[in-house]
Amino acid sequence: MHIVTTHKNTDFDALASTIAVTLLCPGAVGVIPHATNRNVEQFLSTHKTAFNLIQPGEVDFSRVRELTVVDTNQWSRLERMEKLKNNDQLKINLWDHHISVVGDIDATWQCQQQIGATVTLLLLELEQRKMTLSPLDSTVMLLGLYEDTGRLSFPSTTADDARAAAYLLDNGADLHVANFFLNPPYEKDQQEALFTMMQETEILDLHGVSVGFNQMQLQQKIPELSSVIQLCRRVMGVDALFVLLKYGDRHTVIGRSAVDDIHIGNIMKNLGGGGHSGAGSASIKNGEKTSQEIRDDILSFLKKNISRGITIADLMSFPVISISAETSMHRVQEIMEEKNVRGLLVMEQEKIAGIIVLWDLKRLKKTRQWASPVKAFMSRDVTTISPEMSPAEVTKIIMEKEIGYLPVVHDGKVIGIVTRTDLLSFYYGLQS
Ligand SMILES: [Mn+2]
Repeated sequence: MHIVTTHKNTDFDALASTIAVTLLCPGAVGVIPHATNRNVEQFLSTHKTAFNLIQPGEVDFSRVRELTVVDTNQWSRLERMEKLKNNDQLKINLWDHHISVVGDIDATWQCQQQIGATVTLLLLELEQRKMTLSPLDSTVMLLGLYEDTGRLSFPSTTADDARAAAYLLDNGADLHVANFFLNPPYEKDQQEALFTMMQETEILDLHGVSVGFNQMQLQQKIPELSSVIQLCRRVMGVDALFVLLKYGDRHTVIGRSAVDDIHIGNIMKNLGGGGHSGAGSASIKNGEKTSQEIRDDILSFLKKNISRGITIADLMSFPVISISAETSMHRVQEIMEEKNVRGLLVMEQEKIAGIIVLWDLKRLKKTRQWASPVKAFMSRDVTTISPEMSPAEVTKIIMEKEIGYLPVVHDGKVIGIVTRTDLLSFYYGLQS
């Protein structure tokens, strides 16, 4: 007997990958853990009979000769598979995209790759074998692919994931069904958890990265709490959010991050858990640490690991071209053309008096205005930035104030200038 199984708290990628293996290997039986995510549970309650799936309690382990594990590489994440762990005769296959997690499943054969979803690896194989999928199979696989890649938008998404989505849509994947299960409405207890979370979150600024901490005491389990945490992070506008929960004799820490500076998986690994860059969790025995100690551990890890990285000093331009307040507008235009710049700093006695940008020249309607001094047209309210700011902080200023020309000031002196172009070339040139 060949069984296919996956991790507890089964998500759609795990379910879809299990089903995909049953299609690739006729006769293989999918074994889905009892503990599945809420939306997977809802999907299975209406679709279960359409697939060849059983539960761990129904497996006759004495007959199992082959085991395929999908979407995890750890025995501890499987449900009731201990009996197979020390079976030397067992052939084990592994399909997984969790490359950063060091697993303990010693596979006979494996396909492991850094990719948006595990199901993509299987879809590449199904497509290569020119297999036609039913609309139902295509839909469940699209659910897995979209959930793990944030509908192809997470940075972990690859071109293969997008090609796999095209293959599924070609085979009749139903987007109405997919949207229904990917956007379940928030239930009352989830809404209440969100409100409590928002009121009690402590927000810290670590070198320009905002981090929220929340210590929650929950009376009962909240379904899909991780998606409530994700929503809370977005509503509160923090770059990362950590929620510490106390259930019985254990603490559970759930983290979500939207920035590269904070790798949740690494932090959780430090606490004995796991995850990937954007999401992860850990579970800690009550006696081992208090929730305050866990918070302090995360904080000191963050302080050590969030480095300033690139600062404004690295991308500003200098020397800064400046003019006096008496310069004529005609001359301003000439200098902009000669120097190929879109803005000029107006200085008086080594102090910033104003700024004039190309856009301001469009306000000149009459010919005689070109003879007037720049002080009549410049903006006097000049926003300056400091050299140790991060590109993200400056991007925020540009978006909020709608300005594209920022003098960099250090010790009261102008030492450089940052424009939208500088930031764009930083994001698209250096960061890729
Ligand atoms: Mn996955």
